[in-house]
Amino acid sequence: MNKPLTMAVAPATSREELLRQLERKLLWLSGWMVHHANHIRPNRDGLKVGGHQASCASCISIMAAVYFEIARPQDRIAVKPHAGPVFHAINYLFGRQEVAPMEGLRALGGAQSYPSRVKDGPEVDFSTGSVGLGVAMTSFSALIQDYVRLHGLGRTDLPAGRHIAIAGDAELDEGNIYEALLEGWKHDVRDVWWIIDYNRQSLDSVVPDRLFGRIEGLFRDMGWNVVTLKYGRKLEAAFARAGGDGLRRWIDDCPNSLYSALTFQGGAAWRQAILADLGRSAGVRAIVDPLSDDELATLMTNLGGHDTETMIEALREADALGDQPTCFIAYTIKGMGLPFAGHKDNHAGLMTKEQMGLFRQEMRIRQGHEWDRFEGLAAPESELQAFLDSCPFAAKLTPEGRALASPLIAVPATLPVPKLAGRKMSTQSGFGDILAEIGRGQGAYAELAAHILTTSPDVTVSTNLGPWVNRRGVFDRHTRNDVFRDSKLASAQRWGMSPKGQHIELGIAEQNLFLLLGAAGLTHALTGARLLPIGTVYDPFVNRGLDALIYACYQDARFLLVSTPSGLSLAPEGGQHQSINTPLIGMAADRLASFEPSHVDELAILLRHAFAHMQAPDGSAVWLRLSTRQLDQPPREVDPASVIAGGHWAVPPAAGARIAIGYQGPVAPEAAAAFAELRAEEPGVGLLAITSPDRLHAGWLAAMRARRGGNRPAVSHVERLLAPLAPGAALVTVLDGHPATHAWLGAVRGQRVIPLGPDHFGQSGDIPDLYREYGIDSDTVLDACAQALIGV
Ligand SMILES: Cc1ncc(C[n+]2csc(CCOP(=O)(O)OP(=O)(O)O)c2C)c(N)n1
Ligand SMILES: [Mg+2]
Repeated sequence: MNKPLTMAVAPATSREELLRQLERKLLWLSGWMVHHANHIRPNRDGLKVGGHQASCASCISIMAAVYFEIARPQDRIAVKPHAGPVFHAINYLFGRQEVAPMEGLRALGGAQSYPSRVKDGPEVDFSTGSVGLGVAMTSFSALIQDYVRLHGLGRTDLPAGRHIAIAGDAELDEGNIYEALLEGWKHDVRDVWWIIDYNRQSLDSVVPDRLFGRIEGLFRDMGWNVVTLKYGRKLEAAFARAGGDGLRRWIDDCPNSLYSALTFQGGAAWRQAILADLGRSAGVRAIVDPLSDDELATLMTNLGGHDTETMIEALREADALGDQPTCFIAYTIKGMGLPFAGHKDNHAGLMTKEQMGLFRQEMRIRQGHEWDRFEGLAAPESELQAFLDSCPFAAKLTPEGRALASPLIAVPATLPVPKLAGRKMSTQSGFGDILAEIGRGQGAYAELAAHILTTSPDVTVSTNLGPWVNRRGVFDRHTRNDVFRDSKLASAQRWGMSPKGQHIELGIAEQNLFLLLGAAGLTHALTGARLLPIGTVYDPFVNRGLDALIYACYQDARFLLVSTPSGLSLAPEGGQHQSINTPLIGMAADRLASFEPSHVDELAILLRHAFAHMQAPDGSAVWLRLSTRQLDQPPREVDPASVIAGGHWAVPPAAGARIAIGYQGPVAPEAAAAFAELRAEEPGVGLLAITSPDRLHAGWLAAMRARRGGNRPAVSHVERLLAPLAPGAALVTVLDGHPATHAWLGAVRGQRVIPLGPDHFGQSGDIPDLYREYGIDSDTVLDACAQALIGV
């Protein structure tokens, strides 16, 4: 039977129109989220909550094109920090975010101001915040994806993903971007897209006009495809009309700052400016005159990055070209669609209550329905929902979601320790020997060896990774022979490169090291393969990559940092090479357990611990600060638990001892010599080996917190260690690092500390001279003991 003709079927809304409506929704929700945090939620401290409505508005169409059309579940995406609310709104529309966290934007437990893997949950692929780092991270995560797949690890049953950064244009001012570009080129990185929200504004100002010509060339030089999306379809259509050429030239030549100002002023200002220059062109008049002020403003702000169809088309085209890294320069207007669009001061600008009221009307949002998913949209809910369900990105990557599960790597009970008895050895060479031995990949070490990935910024050989690399090879997507070896030229390093290699050799830029460690330290969640990444670097140059190191830890990446040589062990190199502050960084950096062993038996315990701790749910990244100073290796048994907890008595004190000497790292012999002399007069003196001020301090804080919380018996390792000493006993401590590292020990039990360690920039020299110069030689230790005992 035919359907009765009278039953009218509403024509389905076009996909383009649905997309446009959902974009409106993103604009509303992101604006409202920030407004709610600032104006609706009670403010208890008088501080501005903040948020970036203009930064969000700028990239709505870019994000809509990516998330609603182009991205596939396997893609990994870094969203520019200030577009956090747009990201949350997208997830909300996909049913992956709740209202409560959005209502709590920037409040404790609410959605984070900038997307955070740890705090916002598994929908976030990469945390962002410190500009530039999230962008560069995608290049390293793409490299690591290749590494994992070429080694046949992880979820090879899932398709490989693209690594996409949605970047602010000011992010390209950060030097780390260019370091990453160079490194990416060397490694022939594929499957990376950087989509730049080119609103030509940063925080303070409008950026210079000619800059992007330069930047475009730079990308091309690095082998990237560059796609510039300057104008949208409306403007392109106008340009195609008679006289349109002149209009195009006029906009092309319009300085960024003038364009921004006219955008802010609106249609009448546009008309005046255009006609002042082009009023005599009949073609231009034919384009401009019939338009109302609003229509003219809409036309003149129809940039590529605000035209979703243009965006989608460009992304599709690049997709079809394959895996070449591609940079999209999408022209946008900061604050597009909001009252402060284009204003140079809009970065942290917030809509006033009045402006929000008008915006609400424009968006057709009823009071009390601000968070309703489809409120104010013209299309029927069923169509909007069907659209969202049809987005490729709406599919689940795996039943468990975006964060993949990955099996643990078995860590043998002990590591293969070189013969120590009667030998002099440094912790650095001990590290190299143990790793090389694991690198044989035999027996119990086979699985461990297969999952270790090493990397170093041009200090592989000088940090003793050479023997490991000789055994496991250098990673490269293409097999490349070792020319020296093939030509039978003698060299201790055999560096054939292949897709099976397990060492990634980096150029010298330390931020790249930490970004790579960050990416490799997330593989368990991003690829389903657990890697045990180890990066070596000279200790002083940890500072050079510090922001990227903190960034990696902030994402809870799991890796082992080995920094060596350290302190005055770099004595002949002189001044700036002598790291002083790194032990303090180790104490203060969150999600990074830091250690400095003196002897190789301690190192072996800590290295084993690192492999386990990097995999533990409540674990973290690990840092070992090592030295090239060779020390006699004592024949002894040490308690692994104490070494891991941060310290053990090399010689226990007598009960009620008046004094003890504590040491950390390669100054053990100086402490031991002073100890031997002091013992003649103070038989009860103890000698404390401090393997981790960081763990001791963290344990102490945790125990105090627990006791405050009612757990009265809670006691920390350092409290137990120091308990045998008399209440007013003195501790003379020494390390090759800033003395503040130990100064706090006196607070644990009300004892007195005389902390020794360099606190000035170094000189060059040999160890006897420099230890004396900086007061960490045995004479100074003894003097400090005398001072402690006589109470000066
Ligand atoms: C390393 C770093 N320096 C400074 C800041 C403070 N800051 C946040 S956003 C911003 C400007 C960002 O401009 P852009 O990347 O162009 O973003 P958009 O215009 O899209 O907001 C600055 C300076 C930061 N987050 N990170
Ligand atoms: Mg900008």
